[in-house]
Amino acid sequence: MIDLRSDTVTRPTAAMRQAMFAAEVGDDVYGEDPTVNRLEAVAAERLGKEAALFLPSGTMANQVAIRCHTQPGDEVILEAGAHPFHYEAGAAAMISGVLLRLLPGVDGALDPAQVQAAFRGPDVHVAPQTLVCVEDTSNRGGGTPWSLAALDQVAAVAHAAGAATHMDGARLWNAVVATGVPADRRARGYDTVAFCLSKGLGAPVGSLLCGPAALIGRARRVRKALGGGMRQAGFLAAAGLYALDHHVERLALDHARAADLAAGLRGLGLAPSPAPTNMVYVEVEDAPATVEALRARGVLCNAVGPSRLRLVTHLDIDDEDVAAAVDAFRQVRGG
Ligand code: TLP
Repeated sequence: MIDLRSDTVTRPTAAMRQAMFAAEVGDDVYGEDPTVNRLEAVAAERLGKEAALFLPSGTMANQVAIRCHTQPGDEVILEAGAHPFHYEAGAAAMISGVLLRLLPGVDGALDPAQVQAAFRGPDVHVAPQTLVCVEDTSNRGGGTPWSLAALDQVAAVAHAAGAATHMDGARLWNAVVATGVPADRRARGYDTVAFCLSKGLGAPVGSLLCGPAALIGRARRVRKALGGGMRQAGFLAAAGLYALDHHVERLALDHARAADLAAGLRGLGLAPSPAPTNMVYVEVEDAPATVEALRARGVLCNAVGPSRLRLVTHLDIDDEDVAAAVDAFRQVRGG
């Protein structure tokens, strides 16, 4: 099967498994896992933040951040396609008791003036607007990296209004490779940044939440409360350290393959999204039926709407897989 459903489906490479096997471990709830401690230090350093916390998932990293930045009854401002609204099972309401205020974006990015206009000032009628979240790259925005100017300006507008800022950088490394702008620079205006090891970087599990030491200390307690305190997690952290050392630059290959896939689909008369990183979205007449027809031809992808498909390239997809996927589309379209 050629699995283009997500970059979450990768399995650890042989070299990554070796690194996991050799990991030195301890009980991380006691803070005694040397490999987790090293991963947290490396993550904080690369993001230009004081501290970092290793968590089981991107969802937990976002939710711990929201919990640490807000009080129940607060309002969180995000773009309308944001992951915490679409795909985190209502957790922001369940765990933090916050309102999510969705603003329409372009390719997943918000206009700073629009964020400015969303702040309604101190008024007894208004929920305290204490957090603005951005997603870089934007998943439902086509895998598009934000412009640096928009990242900086949205952060500045939020801070001027007294709100904190959080970046969901699940695919931050894709944005870094696609734009050439370093991670710590993209993240500069953001109080906290979450990034995933288990997507394009190809690790089996894990995300890092990076930010000020005092907040990360509180985040450690929230992680424990949510059942995310792991014990000999160094086996997983070792995969993450390996991924940060060996799997960042190669994301350019995934991006080139997504562009090839989009070009192939264009050649069949379809109108795919531009694929600036590792995602291709394409409109078809009947998305669920197309998913089934492609599956029958050995290609997996996700329907993300009645007529919209998402295809994602990653570590386990090579050039032949891309060519075979285009061919499967050709067959399904009766070409
Ligand atoms: N996204 C998954 C699904 O949940 C949709 C995927 O296949 O793309 N932020 C962003 C922007 C994400 O895309 C994801 C995962 C997460 C956070 C959550 O990460 P996990 O899956 O580790 O909880």
